[in-house]
Amino acid sequence: MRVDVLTLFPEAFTGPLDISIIKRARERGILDLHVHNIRDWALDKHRTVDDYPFGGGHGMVMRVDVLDRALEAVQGMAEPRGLVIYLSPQGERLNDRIVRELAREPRLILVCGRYEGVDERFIEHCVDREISIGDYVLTGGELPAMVLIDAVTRHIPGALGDDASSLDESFADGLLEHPQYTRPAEYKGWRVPEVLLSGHHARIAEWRKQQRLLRTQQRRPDLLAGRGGPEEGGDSS
Ligand code: 9D3
Repeated sequence: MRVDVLTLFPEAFTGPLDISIIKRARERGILDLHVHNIRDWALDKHRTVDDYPFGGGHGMVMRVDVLDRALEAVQGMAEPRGLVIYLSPQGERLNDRIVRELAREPRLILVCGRYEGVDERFIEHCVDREISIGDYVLTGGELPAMVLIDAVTRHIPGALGDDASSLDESFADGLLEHPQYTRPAEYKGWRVPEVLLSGHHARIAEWRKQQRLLRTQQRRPDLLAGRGGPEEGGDSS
């Protein structure tokens, strides 16, 4: 997959995407990442990319003309033109389903906003999908773009090792993970659950499944809603 990022802070993308699975995916050519500075498409001598909002208000808005020029130029650099995603607090919230959909695309173009956001005409005419990573305020779209790249890359065939790819199915069944332990079996009197030391593989599997259900009930009941609990599966209703 080719991913192009349009940002005012291209240097933000050098560190985080250069480690671990993402680094390996880039080395293997599974992820072909190109980061572009939107300011390169500003025309005046101060390379202005933003301006005051029409109608008044605080903060600045990114200009539609600069963004459109940048996007046209980047789309013209390779085929296909790519799915254009604007990272925005107003977008649909990213989840496992969306990540898997995006992983099937041959090319993504990620636009990162700064200041108070971008001129709405850019979204209306140029953007295919507007995506948020959650309901909290960040300073720009760069970290969300990196989150999206990380999550999507893991789902491109061949990005994970064979053992990792089967483990990665776990989120798809909608339950939280069971707790994990490693040596030593006792530390400061803190013991690993006895069943895990027993060697009874069937009992261990049963215990883990129970732990996953219990934790999901306690911590993320929203994940269990609608998957056929007692109130849906029983004969009382
Ligand atoms: C504090 C300013 N806000 C009220 C006037 C508006 C605002 C503008 C720009 C809030 C956040 C941002 C920058 N955020 C993003 O570009 C962003 C984001 C986020 O803040 N949270 C979760 N997902 C995303 S995706 C892009």
